[in-house]
Amino acid sequence: MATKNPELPVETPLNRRNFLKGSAALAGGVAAKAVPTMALAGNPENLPPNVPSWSQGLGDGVDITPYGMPSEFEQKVVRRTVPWLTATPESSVSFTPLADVYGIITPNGLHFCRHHGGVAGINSHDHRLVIHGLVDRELIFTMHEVKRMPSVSRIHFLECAANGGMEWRGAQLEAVQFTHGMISCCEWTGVKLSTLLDECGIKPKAKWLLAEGADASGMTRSIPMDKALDDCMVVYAQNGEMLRPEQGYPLRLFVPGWEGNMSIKWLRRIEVGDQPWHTREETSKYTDLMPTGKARQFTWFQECNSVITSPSMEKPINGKGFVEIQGLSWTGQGKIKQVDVSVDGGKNWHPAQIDGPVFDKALTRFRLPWKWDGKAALLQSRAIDETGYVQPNFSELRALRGEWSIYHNNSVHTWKVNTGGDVENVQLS
Ligand SMILES: Nc1nc2c(c(=O)[nH]1)N[C@H]1C(S)=C(S)[C@@H](COP(=O)(O)O)O[C@H]1N2
Ligand SMILES: [Mo]
Repeated sequence: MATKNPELPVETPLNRRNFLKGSAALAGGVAAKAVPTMALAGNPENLPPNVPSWSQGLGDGVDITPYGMPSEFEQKVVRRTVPWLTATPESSVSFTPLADVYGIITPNGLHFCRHHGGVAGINSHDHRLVIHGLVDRELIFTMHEVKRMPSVSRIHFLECAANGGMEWRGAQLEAVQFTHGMISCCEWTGVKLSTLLDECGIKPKAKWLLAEGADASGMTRSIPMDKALDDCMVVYAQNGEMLRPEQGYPLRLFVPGWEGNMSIKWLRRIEVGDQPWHTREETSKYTDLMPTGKARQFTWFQECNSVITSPSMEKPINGKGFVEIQGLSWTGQGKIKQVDVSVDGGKNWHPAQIDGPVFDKALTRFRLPWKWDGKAALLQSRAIDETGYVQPNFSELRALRGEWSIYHNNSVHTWKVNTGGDVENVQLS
C-alpha cells in the first residue's frame, strides 16, 4: 500500500442529541444506552434484527490470501509522511499511526521508516556480512551461517532521535502520528553481536566498531565496544517473520535504547577498531545544538518519554462521561517505573495503571480512567524510569538545551480538549 497522506482517521465526536434520537429509533424505543455507538454509522440493512449481508452466503476460502492483509475497513490505519519535511521520499521518514495501534507491539506494516537512500532491494542469497579489522579471524557470513548461530528474541522499541524534533520551537503538527510516530516496538530475533564477535575473536586493543549498511547511502555509525558486547544484536526477524525490506532485510544491527540511526539496516560490514570513526571526516553523526552555540555529541540513548495516544487529535472525545486515557511510555535506560497523568496542565498528577509485563527498553502502555465533564481540559503524561529520571516539561528542557536542537525532544506533551471534545496540540509556557 503506497498510500501518501490519506485523510487522517479522525473519529468525529458524536452529537449527544443525535445519539439518543438515533438509538431510540433503531432499538424501537428500548433503553437508548444499550445500543452501541457504532451502530449509528451503519447501514440499517445490516443491523439487528436483520441478517447482515456477510451472513447470507459463504465467504472466501482459506486459499484466497496466502499472506493475509488487514480488513479493508482499516485502510486508513497506515504510515503517513509529512511532505514538506524533506526534499525526496528516498531520504525521508514515515510515521507510525500511534493512535490506532494496540498493546505494545507495532505490526510490521506500520513500523515507521527512516531511509537516507531508499530501501535496498537485497536478495538474501547474495547478501554477506563481513567482519574485519582488529580481530583474530576476518570472517564473511552468509545469511545461512548467521541463522545457524544461537539466537535470541527480545522486545525493544526503536526510535529516531528526531522523534518530536519538529516541536522544539512550538506546537506544530496536527496528529500524534506526526508528533511522536517515529517510534515502533517489535520482537526482534537474531544473534547477539557478542556471539558474532566471539567467533572472530576481538583483539585487546579493540574499543569501537563501525557498522555499515548496503543501501545507496552506505550509512555508517560508530558503536562503542561496551555497548556492542552488552546488548546489541544482529537481527534478521521482526515479530515472527523475516525483516521487512524497509526495516533492513535481510540483516540489521539493533542497538537497544539508543538513537535509531545507530541500528544500521541492510548490515553488510562491521569493522573493529581502536577509536571512533566519528572523529574522522568521512563519517557523520547526530549532534544537538545548544543555546551556547556549542553542540552535544555522543547523545546516544533515548531519554524517558511518553505521550497520550487517546484522547488525541485522531481520537476526540465522544460526549461527556467515561473516557479511558491511554498512552505509551518508554526509556532507553531500562524499564518504565511509573507514569503520571494530569488533566489540568500539570497542576495535579494521578498515577496511571501500567500494562505489564514491562520490558526493558520497550514501549509500555498506560491507562487512566477519567470522567469528562465537558469542560476544556489540558491532558499530559509524565513518565519516570527505573533510574528515577523524570520526564521534563518544555520549560525545564529548554532551560537545559535551548530550542535549536533537532534531536532528543522528550518533553511532557500537552493535548487541549475543547468543549466539543475535539483535541488540539498546544504547548504551555
Ligand atoms: N543502512 C541504513 N541504516 C539506517 C538508516 C539508513 O538510512 N540506512 N536510517 C537510520 C535511522 S536515522 C533510523 S531512525 C532507523 C530507522 O529504522 P526503520 O526504518 O526500521 O524504522 O534506521 C537507521 N539505520
Ligand atoms: Mo533517525
